[in-house]
Amino acid sequence: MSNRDELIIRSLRVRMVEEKIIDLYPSDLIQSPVHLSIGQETVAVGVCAALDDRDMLFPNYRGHAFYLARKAPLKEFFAELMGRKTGISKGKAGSMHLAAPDYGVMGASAVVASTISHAVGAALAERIKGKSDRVFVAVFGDGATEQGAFFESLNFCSIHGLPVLFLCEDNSLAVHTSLDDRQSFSLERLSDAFGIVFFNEEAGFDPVAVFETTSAALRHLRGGSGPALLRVKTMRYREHVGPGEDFDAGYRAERTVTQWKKKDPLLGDLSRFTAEIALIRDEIDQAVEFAIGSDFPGIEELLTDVL
Ligand SMILES: Cc1ncc(C[n+]2csc(CCOP(=O)(O)OP(=O)(O)O)c2C)c(N)n1
Ligand SMILES: [Mg+2]
Repeated sequence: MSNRDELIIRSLRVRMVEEKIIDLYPSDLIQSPVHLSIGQETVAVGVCAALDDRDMLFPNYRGHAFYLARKAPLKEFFAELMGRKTGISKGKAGSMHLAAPDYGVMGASAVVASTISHAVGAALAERIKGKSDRVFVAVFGDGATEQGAFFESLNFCSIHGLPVLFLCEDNSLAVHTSLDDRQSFSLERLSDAFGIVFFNEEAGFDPVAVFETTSAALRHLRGGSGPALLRVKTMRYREHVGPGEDFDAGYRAERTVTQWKKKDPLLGDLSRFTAEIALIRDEIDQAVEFAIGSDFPGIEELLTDVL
């Protein structure tokens, strides 16, 4: 299988998992709020394919795609979303706070921009402990770039030359407000002002393009030349939070999404993947069955792992 097909299949797996979440949501089996990555899967898959296993990733609440792209386990994923004790965090994290440190997924957060400084702190800790060529990826949306923590993190990383990849998933929306109505600055010029090398990928629908641009950014980072900022243009298809579509809310034109969908490889001809799709479907069904068959944590779990 070509590299392109491999990345398309991985992205499709993420989409199929989230489509299963949409199916399940009305049943209330998943009580955690869900911020779906549908439309954005190719960003996570392209970036993670370029990373090494030892690299650390700090996602945000829209983090299913990164968890899955890092190959963290699917059974424990569904169990986590259903609040079961077999979940990856024993059912205490839910969708917005996914963590799988064994897979380099260091813990997501619902607080916008908060995991950016976690990535910086981890990079600094690694520096203090001794040299390594591990890279730390801070994942955030375009809205997070308006937060003070983002500016402070850029400054700190630039001063100390830390190997942090600032990854902006730019879907041009913060809840219902578009980028043009929110920002007076360009990320590229901001990056330049902090002395940070800027990489841009407009074709966020193409996992190979994302992979290649990320690989270029990683060559810079591993070369010891300090942090980099990578902005990937992407498109959120669904509502900000929840399983539905919300074009009737009036904050964006449906045709913007329709135009993007024409370029989406996951909506193209997938007939060559029939066997792979069947395997993914089985894998998802088994994971959901596992989660539904698992117990909820007991009261004795209430205060464990929280201090
Ligand atoms: C500190 C903070 N402020 C506000 C919110 C409410 N909030 C949740 S998501 C969000 C929009 C973030 O947009 P963006 O960073 O572009 O990410 P996206 O949801 O588009 O992936 C806001 C304002 C929050 N969770 N945390
Ligand atoms: Mg956004």
